[in-house]
Amino acid sequence: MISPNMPSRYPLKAFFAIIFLLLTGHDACADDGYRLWLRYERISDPKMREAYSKSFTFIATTGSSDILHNAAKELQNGIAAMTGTQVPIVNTPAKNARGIMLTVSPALNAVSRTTDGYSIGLESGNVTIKASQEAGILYGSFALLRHLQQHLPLEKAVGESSPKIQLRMLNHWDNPEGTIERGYAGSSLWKWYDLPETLDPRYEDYARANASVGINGTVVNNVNASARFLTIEYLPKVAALAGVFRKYGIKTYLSIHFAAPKTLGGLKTSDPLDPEVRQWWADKVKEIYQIIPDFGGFLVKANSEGEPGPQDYGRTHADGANMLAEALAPFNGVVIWRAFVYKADPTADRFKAAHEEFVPLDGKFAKNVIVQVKNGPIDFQPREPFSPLFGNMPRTPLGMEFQLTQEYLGFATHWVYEAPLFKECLDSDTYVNGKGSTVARVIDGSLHGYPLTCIAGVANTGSDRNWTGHPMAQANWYAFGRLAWDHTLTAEAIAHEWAQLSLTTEPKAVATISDIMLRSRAIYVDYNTPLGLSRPWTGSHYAPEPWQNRSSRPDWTAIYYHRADTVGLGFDRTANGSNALQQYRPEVSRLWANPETCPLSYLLWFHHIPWSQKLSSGRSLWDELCHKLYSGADSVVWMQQQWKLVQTSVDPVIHADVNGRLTKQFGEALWWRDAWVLYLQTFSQKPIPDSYPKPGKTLEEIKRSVNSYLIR
Ligand code: BDP
Repeated sequence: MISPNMPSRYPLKAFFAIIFLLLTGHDACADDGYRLWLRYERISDPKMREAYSKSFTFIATTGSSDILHNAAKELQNGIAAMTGTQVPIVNTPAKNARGIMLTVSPALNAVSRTTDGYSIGLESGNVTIKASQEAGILYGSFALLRHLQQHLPLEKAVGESSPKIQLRMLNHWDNPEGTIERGYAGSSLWKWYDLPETLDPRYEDYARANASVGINGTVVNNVNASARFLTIEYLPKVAALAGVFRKYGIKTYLSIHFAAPKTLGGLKTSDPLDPEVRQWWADKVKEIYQIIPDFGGFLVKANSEGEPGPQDYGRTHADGANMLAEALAPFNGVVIWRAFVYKADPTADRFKAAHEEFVPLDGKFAKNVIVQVKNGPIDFQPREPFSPLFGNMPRTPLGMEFQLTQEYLGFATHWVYEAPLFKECLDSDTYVNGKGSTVARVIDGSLHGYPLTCIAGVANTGSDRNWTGHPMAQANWYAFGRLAWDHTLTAEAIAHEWAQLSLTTEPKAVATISDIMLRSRAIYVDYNTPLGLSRPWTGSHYAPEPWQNRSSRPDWTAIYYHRADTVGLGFDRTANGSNALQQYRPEVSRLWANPETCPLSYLLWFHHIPWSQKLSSGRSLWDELCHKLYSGADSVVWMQQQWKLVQTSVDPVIHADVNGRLTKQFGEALWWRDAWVLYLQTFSQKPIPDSYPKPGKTLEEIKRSVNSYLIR
């Protein structure tokens, strides 16, 4: 269980924090971020404490299942911490007492299109939480606690809520030896060597945190999957985790290695149409369900970046997915088949690859298959247009894959609140069924009536005490969960909510923090990949390398993406170039194909623009680039200044931690700015406008500083 007294991982910081507390009289206690948004801080207003205490004299639950027990326990712990009153959990409350009633009632199915919905009511002086499934009670309980943590009147908690998407999942890219691919918060949370005998209490806190935002599925291993996870050595370990997660309404899934029949089963082939291979999978699935009866299913990366797949045998993605679907169907398991594919074709445009491979397969997948699509066509870039697949597969359930871990967003150093990125994609109009056919409506199934709906976030969690490395990155986990539940929430509302739950309830400080959060992604894009630039990294995915021009394949160089030359900059994806724009509906492509109407934020994704061309901003391309890069880097100073303003409202340990990271972020923003400006200047031959300071280093010096990031 989360204990507020857990020893801090930052002893020195904690020491200074205590000195700070003594000097300033600050009443926050040193916080290591472990409690996330479930801090349940004591309410300082005695009147409010008393009002809440009077309203909650019991928590009544009729069932005795683990999920109901956990819901009641969470309410009990939360209320005790916030009000100081220990509320008993009972089966039948005393007459005339006021309290919280948790009721599972099948009649409530109508609450929800999915089955996880809940309603909160006020009836005869009691707060009622009702749901048709036990998980709904858990979600309703967390919703009530969220409400109390924001010190809102009870009447305002009344209402119904149900998730718009059925499968709301985290995808962990965790490896059997405990490392995490693209993980920046320590090592894996799963202690494979200790499992299944020893259960780290942290597994339960992980499950609580997920359940509190409605996440109901987790894929525990990397998509670049080791077949080891399917062995009799590892399955009991996975089962032990599943046993913890189940008590919080979370199903466990595995990423699989498509060639497992060969590598693990000793078969001659892994051809999905081979009867022996099909039997192998059927047997393996049966074995899994024997030890994990509510196992969720498989996530598959196939024929992508060297992973094996059905195409190795001349079969299609649908052949591969359907074989697994057949094995899982008797157990209601699902196959989540990823659409992240691109071939090593030197003449192709990687942007077009997923669409080319998957659109011809629309309607050919089995009923229990979901095709999981990354939000953009390339790969989790700081800003991408939405993937054209979302507008072109009406007969195949498409799931969304967002990346919470900041692979291209400055790892755990740069403060980037991702909800605006998620929303930008979800709110994009595909026009597949006319105006209003947003990506959100595609993936929530309301547009095409998909029988299965899914949204996944590549997790940013790890063994770091504060879970996510950067304390502010917790907000990305939180925001993902909240949007997975309800994609109509605004990035702003979620930022406010998260800051209140996680940092402070002081309104001015909440406003300041939310403001930084809401601008942070745009600021990062400005100094990192402005105007629709992409992939200026190759090896590190961190340090600037726009000059990188050597690799075994062209689409693994940086110059492939930005295409800088003496004429201009950007990738021509109009009919004169790769014509990737044709993959969008005409309403979208018409707008984006014309550089005059293409939003500046996507300009260089689709156009090769001459250096001197005037843009809609009134500046030339070169001047606009300088403007973005310089103002982006300067804005980090603004972030620092704003963060200083909340010093007395936020826990000192967390404040100091973020402060340090912002200092580093500023240095690196200058690094990015100068790298881009000096490198692109070798093509544009234009001066940096006089109003901006000149870079302090030469291009060669910057290149040398980047090299150290590439040493292995
Ligand atoms: C890329 C990552 C790589 C992943 C791949 C994927 O660099 O580590 O394996 O995506 O999504 O972004 O499969």
